[in-house]
Amino acid sequence: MKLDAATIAALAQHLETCELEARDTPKITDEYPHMDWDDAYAIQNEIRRRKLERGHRIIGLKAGLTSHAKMKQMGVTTPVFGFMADNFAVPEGGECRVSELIHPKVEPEIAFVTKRALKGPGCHIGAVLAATDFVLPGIEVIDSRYRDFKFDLKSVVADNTSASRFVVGGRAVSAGELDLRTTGIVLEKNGEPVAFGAGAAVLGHPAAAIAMLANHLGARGEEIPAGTLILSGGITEAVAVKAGDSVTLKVQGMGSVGLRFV
Ligand code: 0L1
Ligand code: MG
Repeated sequence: MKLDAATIAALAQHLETCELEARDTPKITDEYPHMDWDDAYAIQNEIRRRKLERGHRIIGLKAGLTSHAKMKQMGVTTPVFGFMADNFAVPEGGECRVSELIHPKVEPEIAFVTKRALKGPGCHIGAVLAATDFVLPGIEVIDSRYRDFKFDLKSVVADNTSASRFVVGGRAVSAGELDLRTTGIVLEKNGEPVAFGAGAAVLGHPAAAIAMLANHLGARGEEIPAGTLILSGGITEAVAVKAGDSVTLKVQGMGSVGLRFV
């Protein structure tokens, strides 16, 4: 690690304050260009610790930048991992208040819920499918705290991978019931289709993103516990939203889920 504990704590406080006050900031690597991956995840962990200390619960995990469309959109080449706190959850069909956010975008995703713990190294798609209780449609609302979504990977990891809000719903199905590679999705904004794709856009199979997360945590001596909700990453590019927009995700064989921006 290149940063000391005081700097990590100060950067976590800065980024979380930006999140809570809906304020943007230049990317933190402008000031700390030598920070490394361990520093980036340490800052994210400190944000998580701050939320737990205030009484929040961590209710899910996420993989991000798992599709070529997303990687190309953001000019990066590697997936990243983050967490979701209880106040990120929007009820199915519910409202998401834009005044609490900076510049929200939505991503169509497939969410997994585990029934057994998953631990790397060596976790693979087969192990993920065997440990999955069910999958269901999910929309992630990302809201990078960085000005104009301009960041590098270490900055975005520190910023909890732009995690902000999410909704899951529709029909929960057993992971073995569908071929998730060929499962088609349509994202609609205000009734108009705005993005299309299939599960294979996420690393060839959305379960590969969950395996990568398990291997990432395994390298740190951690695991994905049973009963964890995990967003596997945007299947298409993220779509910008504003107050008044209504967004619906339709997933083949899994029904639909939606939310409204107010
Ligand atoms: O969930 C995601 O794919 C987003 C990861 C962070 C990058 C971004 O803000 O687009
Ligand atoms: Mg996402």
